[in-house]
Amino acid sequence: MTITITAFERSPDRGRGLARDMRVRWALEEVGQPYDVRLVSFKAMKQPEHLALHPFGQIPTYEEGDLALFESGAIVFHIAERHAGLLPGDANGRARAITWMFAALNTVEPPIFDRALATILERNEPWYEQRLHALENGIRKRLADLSSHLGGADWLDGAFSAGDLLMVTVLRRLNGSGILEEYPNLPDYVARGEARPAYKRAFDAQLAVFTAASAN
Ligand SMILES: N[C@@H](CCC(=O)N[C@@H](CS)C(=O)NCC(=O)O)C(=O)O
Repeated sequence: MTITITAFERSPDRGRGLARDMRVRWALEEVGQPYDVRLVSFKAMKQPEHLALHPFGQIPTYEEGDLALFESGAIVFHIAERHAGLLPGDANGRARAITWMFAALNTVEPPIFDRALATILERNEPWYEQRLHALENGIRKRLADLSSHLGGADWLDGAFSAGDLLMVTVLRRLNGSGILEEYPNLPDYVARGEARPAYKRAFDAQLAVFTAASAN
């Protein structure tokens, strides 16, 4: 059955692989599933046709036969459940990998995303520097604990899993901030994720969309 996902017609991140369809593309590449992409504009995302797929008018979405999903974490989880390669075979290892998926999205992503939003929307506010400082300290708390847990290991819990896939995409949003580099095992961890052939294919596919849109 054909899998179709949605992605930005013109990504605000200018092809840096930060839009959340990247996670879904990467998961599909890891498990070797081909997929189609339907590009949507900001305007189209808020129209009834897209809202029927995504109640909050966002990307990514996922369609496969009569199944329609939204939320990148749920989509990656679905892919990981249906295909081998992203979750361990043993029940406890699987439960721990799923725990890391939630940790990436519920515990680590929120402060990182809040910082990213603040740098865009609040830059001109008189209290911006103070807020940025507070947000970055919140991020540091999470990264310090994540870094301690990871230690010298390659991945968060044994073999690479959907938990690592999500965590790497979350941490990449700190690129250029200098914060990640304060915990040397974390940039190495992100680099390991980015070095995976499946990651590269997903990144190149997403970048190609931005490059084509810029040429028009
Ligand atoms: N929690 C959602 C967040 C989805 C989300 O924020 N998507 C962004 C792109 S990365 C979007 O569509 N932004 C446009 C908008 O919200 O209007 C997920 O993980 O899928």
